[in-house]
Formats: sequence, C-alpha cells, structure tokens
Amino acid sequence: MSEKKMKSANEAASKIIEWGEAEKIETCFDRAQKMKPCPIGSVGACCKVCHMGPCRLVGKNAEEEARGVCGATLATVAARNMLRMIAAGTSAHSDHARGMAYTLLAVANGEANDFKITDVRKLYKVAGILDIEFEGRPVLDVARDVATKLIEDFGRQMGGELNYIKRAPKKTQERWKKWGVVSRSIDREVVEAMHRTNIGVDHDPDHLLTQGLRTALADGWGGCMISSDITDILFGTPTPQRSEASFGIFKEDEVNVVVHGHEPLLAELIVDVVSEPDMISYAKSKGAKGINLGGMCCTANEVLMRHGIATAGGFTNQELGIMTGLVDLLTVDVQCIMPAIVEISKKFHTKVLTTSEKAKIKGATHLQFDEHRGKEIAREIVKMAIDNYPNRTAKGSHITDKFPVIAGFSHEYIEYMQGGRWRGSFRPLNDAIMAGRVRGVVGLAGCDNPRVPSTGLHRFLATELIKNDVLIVSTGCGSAACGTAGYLTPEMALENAGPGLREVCEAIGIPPILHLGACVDNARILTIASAMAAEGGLSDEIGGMPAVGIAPEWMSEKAIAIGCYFAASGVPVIFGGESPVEASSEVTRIMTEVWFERFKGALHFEPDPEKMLAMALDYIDKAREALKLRKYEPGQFGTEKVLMDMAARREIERAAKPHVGF
Ligand code: XCC
Repeated sequence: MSEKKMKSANEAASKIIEWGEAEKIETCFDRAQKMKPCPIGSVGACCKVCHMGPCRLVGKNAEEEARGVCGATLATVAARNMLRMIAAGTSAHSDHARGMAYTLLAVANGEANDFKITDVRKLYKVAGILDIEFEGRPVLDVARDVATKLIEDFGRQMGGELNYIKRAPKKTQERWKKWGVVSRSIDREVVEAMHRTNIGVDHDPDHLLTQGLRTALADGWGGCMISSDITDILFGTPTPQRSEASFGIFKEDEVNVVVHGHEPLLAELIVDVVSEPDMISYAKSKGAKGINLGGMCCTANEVLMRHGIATAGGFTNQELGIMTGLVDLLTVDVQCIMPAIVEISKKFHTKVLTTSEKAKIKGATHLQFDEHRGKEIAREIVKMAIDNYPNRTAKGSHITDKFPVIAGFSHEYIEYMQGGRWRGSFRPLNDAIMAGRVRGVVGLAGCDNPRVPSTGLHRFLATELIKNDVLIVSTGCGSAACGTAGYLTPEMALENAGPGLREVCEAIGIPPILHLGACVDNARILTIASAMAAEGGLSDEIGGMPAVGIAPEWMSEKAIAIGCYFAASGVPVIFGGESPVEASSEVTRIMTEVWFERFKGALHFEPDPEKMLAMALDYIDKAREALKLRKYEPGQFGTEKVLMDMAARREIERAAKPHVGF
C-alpha cells in the first residue's frame, strides 16, 4: 500500500478498509479524505458565538488588524474557542462521573441491587482522603457518605474547592492558588466558561485561558478522578489481566456482543450475564456455540482492565468492526460513537443499540439503561444479540489477526508491584529514573484519528520512546492502538526497549507500556505523579518531573480538557495535528511559555511525529538536568545484573538529599 493512500497503520484495519473499498462501503477514512477541514475554523479564527457573525478573522495581519463585528480580536476569538472546547470536554468526563456517583449512592441506599461495593479497601482509602470516618461503620454507610461528599463536587455553591485538590503535592496546590485556577465545582466552572465566552463578557485571552485551566482542573482532579475511584469501588481496582486485541477477537461460531462507548455500568452487568447458563443454552438453541463479549474504545478499556474482556480496538475501528460481518449486537452509551455505525450496520446484520438517556441515533434501537433494574436490561440486550445471530450472513471481511495484551495497571498495582502489599512504594521507579535507567515517563494517550494513517503516530512514538528508555503509561485509544499492534506485552521490552528500561521491566516483570485504562483513568497518572513527588528524589511537585504527555492523534474535545489539566498540573503536553489556536501567536504563547512559567506545564501542537519525539525527549532531558540527576546516556545500562551499582546509589543519595523530609 503506498504511503499516500494509507488510511490506517494497522494491518488488520487496512485489510478491512481495502475490502470495504472493493464493496463500495464508505468509512470515516473516506470521509476524512473527502472532507477537508475548514481552514478558518481549524486554526481558531472563526467566531460564531453570536448572530452578527460568524466572523472570520483572517488576512495578512489578522492578529493585529482583524476584528469581529463586536471588535473582538483574533486572540480573544481563539482563546474563547479553546475555552469552549475545554468546557465541553470537561462536561463529558464529569457527567460520566456524576452517573457513577449517583450509582454509588443508589447502591448505598439499597436501590441498585445488581451492583455492590466490590473493593471495600478502596472505599476506605477514598473515605480517608475525604476525612470520612470508616472504622467500625457499616460499609454502606461509608459508601453513602463518600457518594454524598463527591456529589458536592458537581454543584458546590458559595466558594469552596474540589475535594481532591488536596491530593496534589503542596507545591502544585500553591501554584494553583497563586494563579487563581483552583476549581470550585465542576458544573460551576463549566457554566462560568460558557458565560465568559458568551458575546460581550470576557475578552482578555489570558484571563479566558486561566478559566480554561480552572475548568480543566475540575475535569482532572474532579470528574476523571471521581470516576476512576468510584468505578474501582464498585467493580474492583484493576490488576493486570491477560487478554487479546484486534478484530480476530470476534468468533465465527459464537454470538458476538460488543460494548462501545465509555460508561462501565451496563457493560459490567453484560459481563456477568453472558456467562449465565440460561443465556448460554439460549445461544446454543439458536445454533451458536456460546456468547463472546468484546469491547471498543473506552468501555472496552474498563472491562478489559477488570475482567480481561478482549478489545476490538479504538475509535477508528468501530465501523470496521461491523464490516467483519460478525458483530451480532453493538451496544453503545456515550462519547466517541460515530453516528455512521447505524448506516453501515444496515449493510450487515448488526443490531445497533443506544442505551443512554442522553444519546440516541436515528435508526438505532433504543433501550434505556436504568441502574435500578440493570441486570434485567443486560439480559434483554444479550437475548437480542442471540436472536440476531441466525440473521448473520457470509458477508463481511473476516479477519483473524489478534494479539495478546496485558492491561490493568492501576496506580495501586504499580505501587504494589514495586515492593509487595506491605512495602509497595514508588521508590524503585524513582531510583531507576534518578540513575538514568529509565530516562523519563511519557503518558501516551488520546484518540486515534482517520486524518493520519490511523494509529500510526501512536505506534511510531511507542516504539521510539521505549527504545530511548522512556517508560510509557497509556490510556484510551492510545492503549488500543498499542494493543492492536501487539505492543502491550512484556516481550515488547525484550525486543524493543532500550537496555536500561529493559532491565527495569525484567526486574519488576512488567511491559514497557503500561495500560492504565480508559480516558478518565488519565487521572491515575496524576495520582502516580503525586506519589512520585511525595516519594522524594525527583521533583517535589508534579511540575519539573522528567515526564511528558502526548496525544498524537487527538480529535475529541475531551482530549483538550485532559491536555489542559496535565498542563496546569505541571506536565508539558504535546498534541499532534495542526493547532486549533494556530491563528493567534498570542494564545499560542500563553499556552506554551506563560503556562510553563506559571505551572511548569504547557500545551503544544506539533504535527510532525519526529519533532514530537524530539520535543518530548528534550523536555525530559531538561527536567533531568534541572533536578541535577545523572545525565542520561543511551546504552549505559543493560549488561549488569544488579539494579543499582554503588555509583548510582551514591548519586541517588546525593540527589535525594534536598528533598528529604518532604
Ligand atoms: Fe474517544 Fe475514550 Fe479519544 Fe478514544 S481516546 S477516541 S476521546 S474513546 Ni479518550
């Protein structure tokens, strides 16, 4: 396949795309080629917040001279557009979290009997963080107090701040206070973002973007963190699971049910239901050998992390999954669901089912999920899939490729694997970074995108980073891209990692790319970074760590919210693709230089993957230098059998001293 025509970097996806081309089935890859991005909107120069416009702030000296009808400058318009993206992204994760919190409350009140508190330890841990007494109290009482306190984070009025702000290192919190970005409550920040960007309110780009960070922090240290915590409480804190990825997970002789979207509530119940004997015999009565459950996008990540349910991949695989002709039912909830799946499903036998009260697609069947009678609904769904199995025809691009994956690295497990249940800590990782065995850490996250050879940038960066001794933590469709390429295995370290990283991976027994979960689980990275700061020897705040975030193929507004909460927390972030604020050099400067001065984080946009890599390594090396860590030298480790030699230990002790007592 020539470079020019390449639509996906994934071999299995490419096979289905080619088959679809021959069958004249249009996919997002074709539409991405036909639909050129609007050159004005794509760089942030279009304002449509009122009906005097839309105004196009273009021209040779647009930054200085162009004005909207109201007089808005290009910087104002670009900053407003950015803030609206952050607000939309924050609203998505946070509304998901709200659903989780309501479910926890319903469980505590005995109103959602199909769910239970699975991880009591985690409940107590969260209760401890929230200053809720838990010893000697009934578990459900503690759960009720935890849910109630976290629900306050959505609509708190009259000041105050998010409960989880205090989980950040002190110094990080001080920066937030100094620059006025401490989030008060999630809904309040989103509402204020929308108010400020309304016609004629806030016009100062820096002031608008500061609200952007305050809103984004409500996403990271609010919505995302709440969601991960409650999901762990209800369904268990993830531990590594072996599973499989890619289209070969679908079985020709079984009923294939696929869960797609983001919310784990219904998917968890479907996991239970598919193994019920009644369901299996019903499937057999229709000629199938059994029921096979698979996932897509982030719902997949949720059930992969906790139950080892196989994944068919990320965002751009959703139409392709249907085109295998093997999906009997695709159940979707919210976010990242292409409406195109309904059209494409008509060419096959696949039944598309919408289940969220918030999301319907014309032409799809709607069966609303209700946590109060969850299992009943889950059974109904699996039955629908079974009933649809006999309608399967031979039509489809049957792909057998699949790869083993290991997923499920919660921050708790990462701590545990570095010393066991009683001595778990981040010391070994900090030590390995200080010694230069691990050069730094990159969070490789975000979507896959049909505008580039899909998943290709993830694959390139994943291989290059680990070759450079950079440990990767991945989430969302970044994880799916790595999983469907066969990268999420310990063997990846042996074959592709630099010698220092390989040694560390072998010593601990981990892959060099740790699958941390869904997009909301990016909050786990914040927790890890905070724990590394508390451990000592590196930076005593999140800012200044040899750590970078990269979302090379991002497309969702949620990714923007995530990128901004990392930037505000102190992590330099690099996004792929053209910048959505490209038109304004002032806005670009604020998001890079000004944010770096204030928070030690930044948000860059860089379409060239080689430059993304170079920028990430440069940030990491500069952070190492500022922390006075041993200079990273490629290939300096790898022949020794011991984890630390004496020189390295002395270096560590010397470097650790300034931080002793943190
Ligand atoms: Fe969506 Fe979470 Fe992006 Fe994937 S990575 S395309 S947001 S599913 Ni979050």
